[in-house]
Amino acid sequence: MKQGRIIKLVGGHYTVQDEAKQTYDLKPLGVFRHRNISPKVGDIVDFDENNIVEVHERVNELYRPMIANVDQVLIVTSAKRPNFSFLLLDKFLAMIEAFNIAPVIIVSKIDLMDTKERMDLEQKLDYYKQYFQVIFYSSKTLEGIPEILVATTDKVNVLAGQTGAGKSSLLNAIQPDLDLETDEISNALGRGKHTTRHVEIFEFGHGYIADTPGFSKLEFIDFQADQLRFYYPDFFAKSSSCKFYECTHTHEPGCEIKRLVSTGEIPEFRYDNYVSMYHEILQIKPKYRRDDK
Ligand SMILES: Nc1nc2c(ncn2[C@@H]2O[C@H](COP(=O)(O)OP(=O)(O)OP(=O)(O)O)[C@@H](O)[C@H]2O)c(=O)[nH]1
Ligand SMILES: [Mg+2]
Ligand SMILES: [Zn+2]
Repeated sequence: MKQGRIIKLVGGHYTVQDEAKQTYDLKPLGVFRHRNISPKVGDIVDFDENNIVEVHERVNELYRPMIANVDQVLIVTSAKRPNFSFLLLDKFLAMIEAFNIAPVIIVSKIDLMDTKERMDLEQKLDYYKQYFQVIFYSSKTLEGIPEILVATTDKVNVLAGQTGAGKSSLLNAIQPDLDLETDEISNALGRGKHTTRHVEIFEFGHGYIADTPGFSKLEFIDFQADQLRFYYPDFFAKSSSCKFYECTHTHEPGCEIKRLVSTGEIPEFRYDNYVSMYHEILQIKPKYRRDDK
């Protein structure tokens, strides 16, 4: 029996790669259907000549795209076109924390900002640097590429972010020998994802990287509003001083987080985004959650 990682899934056909980088086209054993398991891209599997026979336990799994055992999500958020949004960034950060995956913030298209705009943005992002890695990047000037290469080495990485943020361009900039056009990648993995069912992680240094189509905000949130406090690592680190053990930092008296907002130690905009996300999650009807599982 051999062992490898699933790197590609197209219409029920799996491509598995072993340690020696050899690839195999395989089908899963029928038994998986009875056990209600479907092998996913990223899975470590045992296989014989024709079939995937066992799926190893997963560390985590994303639903859109369907990828298992992700080490890191690169949140690509553009400085301009579309304009930088802290609300979107904070949402992505919380969602990724909820999946128990490490996020890296990539501010793309930094070439489009003038010095003043960039200084303002960098100042605001200084707070985030205490908790997350932040990389300024441009596919035009190639600023940030060395840092991205170091950050992604030996890991399974997934690119996430708004449509047009520059995810596919980033993939091309760091791995030109993939020799794929931006549009080709978008078309293969993007628009028709529900019909084509194509998921792939590309070999990249000693690790892997996956592109994703830009997805719409809170679509795959799968937790309750009162859990949001666990997914803001900065709030969580300071919440032991809140008067109430289960403080949601919204309406409770004696809230340490609100106190830190009033003293300026926590940026007000980040707190406002928390509250707005909290109320947004309360609105989501449970039956719409994780409908594709
Ligand atoms: N000025 C500038 N433009 C960029 C940069 N990176 C990407 N772009 C442009 O931004 C547009 C969108 O880039 P894509 O890489 O296709 O964006 P995407 O995030 O993959 O978008 P979706 O696949 O729709 O989610 C393209 O026209 C790129 O040429 C950059 O660093 N600087
Ligand atoms: Mg794309
Ligand atoms: Zn609190």
